[in-house]
Amino acid sequence: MPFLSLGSMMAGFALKVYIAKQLLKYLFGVIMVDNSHTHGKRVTRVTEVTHPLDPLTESEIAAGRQILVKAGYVTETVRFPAVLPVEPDKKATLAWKPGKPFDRSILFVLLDMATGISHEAVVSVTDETVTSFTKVNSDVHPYGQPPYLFEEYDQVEALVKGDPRWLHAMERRGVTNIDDVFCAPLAPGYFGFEDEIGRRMIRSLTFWRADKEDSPWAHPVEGLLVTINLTTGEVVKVQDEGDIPIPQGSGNYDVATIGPARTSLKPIEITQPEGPSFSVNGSLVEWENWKFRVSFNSREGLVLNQVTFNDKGEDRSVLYRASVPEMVVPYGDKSINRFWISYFDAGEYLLGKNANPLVLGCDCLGVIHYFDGIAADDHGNPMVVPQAICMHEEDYGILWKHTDLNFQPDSRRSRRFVISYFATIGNYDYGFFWYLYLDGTIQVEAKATGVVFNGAGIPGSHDPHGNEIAPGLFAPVHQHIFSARLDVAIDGNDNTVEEVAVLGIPMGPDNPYGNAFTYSVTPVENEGSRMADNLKARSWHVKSEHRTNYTGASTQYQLVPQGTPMLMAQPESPVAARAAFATKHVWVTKYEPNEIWPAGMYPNQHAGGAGLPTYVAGGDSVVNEDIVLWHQFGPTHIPRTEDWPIMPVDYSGFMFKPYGFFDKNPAMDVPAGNASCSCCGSGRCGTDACTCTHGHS
Ligand SMILES: [Cu+2]
Repeated sequence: MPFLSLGSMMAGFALKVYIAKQLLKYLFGVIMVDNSHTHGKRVTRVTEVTHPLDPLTESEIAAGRQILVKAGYVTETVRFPAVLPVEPDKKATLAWKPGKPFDRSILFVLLDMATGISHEAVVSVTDETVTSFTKVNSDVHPYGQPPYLFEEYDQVEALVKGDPRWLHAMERRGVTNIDDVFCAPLAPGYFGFEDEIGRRMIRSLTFWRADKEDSPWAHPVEGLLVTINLTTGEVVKVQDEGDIPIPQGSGNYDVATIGPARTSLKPIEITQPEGPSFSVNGSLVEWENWKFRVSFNSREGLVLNQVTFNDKGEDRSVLYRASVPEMVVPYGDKSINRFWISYFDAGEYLLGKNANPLVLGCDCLGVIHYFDGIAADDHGNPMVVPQAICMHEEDYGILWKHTDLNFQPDSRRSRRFVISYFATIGNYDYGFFWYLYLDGTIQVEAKATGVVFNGAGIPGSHDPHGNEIAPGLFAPVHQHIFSARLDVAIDGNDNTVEEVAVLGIPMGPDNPYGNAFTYSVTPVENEGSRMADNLKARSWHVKSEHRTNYTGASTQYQLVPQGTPMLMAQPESPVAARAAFATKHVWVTKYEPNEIWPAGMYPNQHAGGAGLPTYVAGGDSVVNEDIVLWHQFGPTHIPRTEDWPIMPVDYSGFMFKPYGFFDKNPAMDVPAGNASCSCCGSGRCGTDACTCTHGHS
């Protein structure tokens, strides 16, 4: 989504904290303090690296930066738009044994703000050397710029407000409180404009505010677009074609605006009197039969490594690495303010660097364990996002149930393990939730919330590319398309993907009564992409090439898509080239260590074609190979009045379910009554002890 900048890192952080506090005050009247845990350490910050897949630590980032300083690469004007772990060699990692040495390397992207030239430096923290130092070809077709710095957001505000053409545009609209006006810094896209290509550009849309605490998103200044060259500090274009009044309705959500909170909701308390059922040891997490390692980086945020499920004493692999490394938010409006909008929130803004510190009782309920997220600031110094990742258990209704012929009911409660984080990119907030279930299912869910991005229009008018969600506020149609990268490892790396779909059979000798139908199983033989088809229940099965279950069938996991629309932009459009990953529900690639980014390493102002289209270009065989499955999903959003002033969470995602992976339902051994009764917080399901003692029934 759009994002906007929040000012400098400190200012951005302060604004987020401010918003969080306002919300808390509104919801609870007080700021809650997370002091309720008694079950051991409740926050993990990985400080000691004991496994090749551990996240980067603060000291590693600091040491890596220091190596670059010593080597003379860090001059006064150098900044660090990205600092990322170098993924360890997969074969070596799989063969690694505790206690054996391993290399830890970091990729630093260095941007010289004076020249606009960027370099990639790979630093081995282990060997204390700069392994490579390479220029980024941002000035050569197909271009591509590193992500924005927080510092550049401030630069935008200062440049816009210092431009006489913009000041004139404000004056023409009768705006006098220039200090309070918000200048949103926005990735410009790529359109081949002569004065933009190969340069580090940014655009700015203007939002009026009554004062600094007023929500800017309610007051878009329509028809005014500023384009800036960040390297030269030049405002290259001010386009002013609007005479639409700035909407004056409030978008605030404090008590003064919304009114007092309702008092009808009684507390719901999640208690786990015997503690949680999971354990955490460094980055290693175990819950029921699941085992995995938590990681985090500036760009992708949360990463899950080496996800296994213990089946009769054996840890069987399901995923080697899993994350949501990119997303795109393309807008469907042709106006000057918005035709260029297609935000790549990971590649242009960095999801991990913008992760939220999470708050008990608000973001997560129950017995929580947090991981601090370690990112890097604009200067390449370690930056801690406290409590960035939240882990907890959730009751999830019925797991299985049957009432037999003697009317004897038997049912079990479902429970899921939640690993999540939230990132705020300007106006929108995204939650990334991974759910592990007792029955071996993995679910991925993106939660889109926050404030819808608006333009202004004449109240009551019709806009074919938007909807009026508050008087004079027109929210353009847009999409949020997320890309999940699943480095699958179903019982090992020798996997094949099969496309499975239901199939009708014409009446005739093969279908004499017309009722028969079947299903097709088609192997995906070469790297490429596929579309969902919900009318055929199309799904993709990843199967082991060496292991079978007790019926003799290959052990498999099934990707079940939601099959919502892919990129609506025309195939010939600039955004379709840049966000090619978002044109297909599924891509299958042969594993290559550096292929992690669906839209390429530098989607910012990239002319297109990078990432998945390049990864599949060789058309390598993906039969019986180490393969990666990439899945795109997400809402196509025609905003409504109910999305204002803050949008209720919109859920999207997919399931990754065992399919013949187990010999039978692996959750038959879940005991009855393993959850407390909810009526009184004591006693057990199915026993008389579960009787309410305080007047409820
Ligand atoms: Cu939306």
